[in-house]
Amino acid sequence: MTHEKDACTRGCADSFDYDVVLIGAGMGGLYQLYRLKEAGYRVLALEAAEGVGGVWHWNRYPGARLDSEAYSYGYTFSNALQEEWNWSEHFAGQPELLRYFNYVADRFDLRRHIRFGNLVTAAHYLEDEQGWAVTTDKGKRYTCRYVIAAVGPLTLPSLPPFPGRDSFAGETCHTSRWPDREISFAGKSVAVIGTGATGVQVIQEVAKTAERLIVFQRTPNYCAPLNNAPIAADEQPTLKARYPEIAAACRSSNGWFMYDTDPRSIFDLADEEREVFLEKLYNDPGIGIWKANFHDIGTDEAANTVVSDFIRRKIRERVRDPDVAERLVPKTFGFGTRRVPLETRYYEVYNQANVQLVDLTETPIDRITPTSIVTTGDEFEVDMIIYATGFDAVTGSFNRIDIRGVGGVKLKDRWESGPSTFLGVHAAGFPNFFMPGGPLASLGNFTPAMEYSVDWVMDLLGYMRDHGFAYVDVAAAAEQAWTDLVRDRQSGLLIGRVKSWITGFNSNSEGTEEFRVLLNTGSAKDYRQSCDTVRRNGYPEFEFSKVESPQSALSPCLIPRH
Ligand code: NA7
Repeated sequence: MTHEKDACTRGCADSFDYDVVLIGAGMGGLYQLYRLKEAGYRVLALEAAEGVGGVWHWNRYPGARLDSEAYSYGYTFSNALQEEWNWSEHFAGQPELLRYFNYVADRFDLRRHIRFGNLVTAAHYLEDEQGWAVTTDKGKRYTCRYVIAAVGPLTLPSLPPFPGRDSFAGETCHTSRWPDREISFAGKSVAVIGTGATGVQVIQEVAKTAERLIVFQRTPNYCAPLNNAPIAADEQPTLKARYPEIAAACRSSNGWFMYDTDPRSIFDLADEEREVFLEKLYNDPGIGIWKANFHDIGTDEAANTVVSDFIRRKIRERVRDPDVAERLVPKTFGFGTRRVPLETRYYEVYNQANVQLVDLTETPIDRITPTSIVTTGDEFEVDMIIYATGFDAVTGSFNRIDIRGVGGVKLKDRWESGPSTFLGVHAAGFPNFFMPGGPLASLGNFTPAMEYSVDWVMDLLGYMRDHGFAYVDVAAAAEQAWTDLVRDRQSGLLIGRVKSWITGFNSNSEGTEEFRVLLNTGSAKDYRQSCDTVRRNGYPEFEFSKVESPQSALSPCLIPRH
């Protein structure tokens, strides 16, 4: 292991400990580390967890699984990796994903550049040196020319502040901080709070063995079948032959998935044709029901209602008790205006005698006692509480770090009324600080989106290296223009009018009473075009300079160190 100040021994006189401190060794961070290492930067990756994999390290709750096809989610940067790795299911489960990211870390010898168990607590810009000082909760402090924050959008768990929450004497787990050990539900009364994409997955699993499962639902979602299946060994060659085509499809789709929106209006089809189309999407594997549906369901209420009614009908057909079915049917927002959870016999769970649904809109949680959850209508004795209550999404993982730019300005303060960035990666006044896949970037199917964003950062660093620059900051006007564009885009969509983590809600944290724009809802293709134009034009939105002080006069040591 070569963690300790990986100082250059090959004649580089730069006084920084590292060229780059990278925050995070999740899906984006690992690829970023690979690219930096290949390009010869002295890089240290700081990771809060004790292992790689980001959400797949943390979200190890039973049932955690991909909703995008594994082969559209895996890295595309290495043909050898793609050739070596065989996905066992179309929608891989968390254990397989964690094995995959560990395999990548070992395959490309990345682990020795990562310091695990170090939560970054602060990153301060050093104006005189034109670099950064990064501190961790272990009291370590590192200086560097560049900071790259690959901290992930769904990192910081959100726990509801129910009165008495911490007095509960049984086991309590948040799905994204699930312990790394077997937890049995057999013979237990288990409560699950939350019915988002995570809650749906964990509920399906707990229902199989718990003596009693009580689901506490505040908002029902429009869930659709995942239709997962194993991938047989003899399917692998045909599938792998399609990898380039799948990667290309992701890069030009509207959410980095291998599906694209149907350009027709839903009203272009006769009623029966439309029914056949929706039925097929419902029975096909994956997220096509959301991502390959008609384009106008995202903008036109009447078009949206047709699909919403289709899914509502499916829920009513699948749940035997009409009262329970009605509680599971969303009525206050349209299909696809919140994340569509994909499920495997989720609705059938509510036909089981051991499962009870509590509608929190009728009887909200009042308090937690050492043995129970008390709503305004009843008291439920439970042995275990599972919080599937989501995240302080997108900005939470940045805001928990004390990030200060020029003049000591705090990024958190700058983002008080919502994040503002250029292309999701740069913030004015925070020179040499990059956020691949950050707020207002184009996300969706995460790994392909991150690969593109990391490549963007590497191209910019390459441009700087080629021109002898060691300082970059984005113009405030460019940041404002991008932020306005992304905000305008969202305001034209139905999704922008509905409360969910995408619009800055669900976080159970202070200051989330307003709609926010956190992500860029434009297509992957549009996003790539925006970035490509900036790059092709020679980065006119940025200010570059060569370093001024002798102390920092040398550009990063570019000799690969292995
Ligand atoms: P989500 O989608 O944010 O879901 C969180 C769930 O927890 C949702 O049902 C919330 O109800 C519920 N919640 C949150 N706070 C409370 C309180 N205080 N009381 C009752 N219920 C509460 O998070 P997930 O982890 O499911 O998914 C996040 C993303 O991860 C997902 O989109 C995937 O891309 C992966 P609400 O809807 O706010 O009424």
